[in-house]
Amino acid sequence: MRSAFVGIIGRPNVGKSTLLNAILGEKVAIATNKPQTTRNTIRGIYNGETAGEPLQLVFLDTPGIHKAKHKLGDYMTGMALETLKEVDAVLFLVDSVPDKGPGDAWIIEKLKEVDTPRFLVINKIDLMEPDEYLRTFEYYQGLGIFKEIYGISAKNGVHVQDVIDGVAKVAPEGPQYFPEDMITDHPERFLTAEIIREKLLLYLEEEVPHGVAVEIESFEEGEDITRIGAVIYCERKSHKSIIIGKGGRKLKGVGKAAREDIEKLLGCKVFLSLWVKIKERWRDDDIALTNFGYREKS
Ligand SMILES: Nc1nc2c(ncn2[C@@H]2O[C@H](COP(=O)(O)OP(=O)(O)OP(=O)(O)O)[C@@H](O)[C@H]2O)c(=O)[nH]1
Ligand SMILES: [Mg+2]
Repeated sequence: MRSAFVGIIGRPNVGKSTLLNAILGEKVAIATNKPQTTRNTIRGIYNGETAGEPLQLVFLDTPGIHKAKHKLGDYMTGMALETLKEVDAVLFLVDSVPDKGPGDAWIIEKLKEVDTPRFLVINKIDLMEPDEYLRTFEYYQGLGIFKEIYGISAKNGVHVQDVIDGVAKVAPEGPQYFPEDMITDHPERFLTAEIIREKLLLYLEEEVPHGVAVEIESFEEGEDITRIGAVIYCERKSHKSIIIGKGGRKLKGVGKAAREDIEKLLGCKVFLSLWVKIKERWRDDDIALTNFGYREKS
């Protein structure tokens, strides 16, 4: 048996969570067009075969690495970098040459410090002109630290299998870490809160979604319906009215879209109640960060 932990790291919005979902063929990580969507490391378990041997790869989708403006951001970037030290292989995901500021350069410095096998994955090739792809490829090849370089489209599932096969080659002999039918080890409550947050990100504009957190208050599995109560926290009164919308329309839309996805996740009917509360500056509040699951309990 071969098995490995594989970290997926990169700047916000390059498609890390989309790649994880494409690898698993199932949605375990929320993915949106807003940067800083992922806040916790999301584990997804891939079972397959390599050279006639059973294979288990545990992929860790991490928050996008960025210059943090508050404690939540510190936690997110810290977690992503922490992953580098814990894994057997690293996928560094990019969607262009690093010309958008110091971000990628900084990550590259961190990558140079580890001796774990590193793979470069150039994502969103469906949006790239051939010469842009070539420039990106040559730039990263020139660094001389990557074992392989792949060009993929996570969204369209193009060349995703090549990445899996490449990583499988460096997977050491190891145990089966998780049961074969397990796709993620996150509890249903966590996934439910994430689905609600995804719909908020999709329905809200600009600065509002980044200040939003979701807490599941109740989760009661009945015989033919699961009743879920969730609180949406935001940072300002004005944000609360935006989330609720005229005549409660926005919140209703979020609730309906979330309920449909949660029903798919749980495989049963769901009754979902949502409340909106204000918690000012929670992203810098240690207790709130712990309660919302963005900090280890000490
Ligand atoms: N055109 C195109 N879009 C993609 C591709 N992969 C991902 N996207 C889009 O890029 C956006 C960001 O995707 P995510 O998977 O949320 O990115 P992420 O790196 O996890 O972002 P953070 O969690 O914020 O760090 C979404 O709108 C995706 O649909 C791709 O191969 N092609
Ligand atoms: Mg993500």
